[in-house]
Amino acid sequence: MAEDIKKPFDLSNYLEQSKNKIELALDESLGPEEPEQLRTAMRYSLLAGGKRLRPILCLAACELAGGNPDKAVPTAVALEMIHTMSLIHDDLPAMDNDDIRRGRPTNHKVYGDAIAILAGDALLTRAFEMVSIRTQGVPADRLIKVVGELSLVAGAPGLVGGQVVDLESEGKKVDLETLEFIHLHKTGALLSACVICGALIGGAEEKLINALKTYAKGIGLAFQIIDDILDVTASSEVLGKTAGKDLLADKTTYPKLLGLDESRRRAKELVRISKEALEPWEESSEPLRALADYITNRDR
Ligand code: GRG
Repeated sequence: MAEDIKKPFDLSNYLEQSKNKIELALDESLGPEEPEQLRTAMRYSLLAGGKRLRPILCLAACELAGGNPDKAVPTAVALEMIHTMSLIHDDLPAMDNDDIRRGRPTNHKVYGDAIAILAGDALLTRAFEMVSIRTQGVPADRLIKVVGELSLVAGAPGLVGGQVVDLESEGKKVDLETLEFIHLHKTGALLSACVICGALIGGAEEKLINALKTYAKGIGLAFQIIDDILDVTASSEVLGKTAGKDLLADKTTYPKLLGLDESRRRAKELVRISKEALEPWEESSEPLRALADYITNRDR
């Protein structure tokens, strides 16, 4: 009798399938917004591509918790909306003042500052609508917890707080502790919300939620370390955004504080810790563990 040979987990197939599902849901999530200019500006940034890492993490965590990932799709869309909103606002002249994002001119370059701000605002509020009004078949107590997570991540305890400390740090010498604060809030908090929200929808028990918090903290920081490395090693064409920006703006980054080799070593170690936290869940955590590796091996 032929022995059952376990096939290795196919990440690229997993990414492609999840991405297709998400692209479709993103496309259906907008409209009929009025007036047309607002709808066009919202769609311009939300449907501009991107790795879709955040919604993929959300669906994978829902499945790990034993839930049906389809039920988490509106929440996954909500998380990508919050992410896109933060990119639109981050690119504004009053913030990072950038001209390219996801390989095309930034939202404000096309629609002007006022519409870009409002498109971001509308995406942020639509995110809450996706969870509270457009989700079907998920118990209300789970959805309330998800709404709570989104409120925390979008506000002062998350993205906004991280952005303010980042702005305050411009042109100043920043120590590792402050750098970590900025990244845990600007980047890590949303990545963490993705896995926590997915797991909540799937009905995760507390032990899994705690393990996912450890997992997310590691991948959040590792993601940002790699982002800092790519800023100096990759081209604008590959990244789809302006490369070398940190150096130009004299920003403190991991490579600047620790050097490239030590930064890479740290990212790898953080990913090891992340994956270790999910080991008790063996096969069912394979997608999340493979995604952790993808975060450090990515080239864009
Ligand atoms: C107005 C509520 C509110 C918040 C905005 C502007 C801001 C506060 C926060 C900035 C957050 C920010 C832009 C962090 C950077 C995160 C980051 C590393 C983005 C790049 O993510 P990728 O590589 O991009 O996943 P794609 O395009 O692939 O999705």
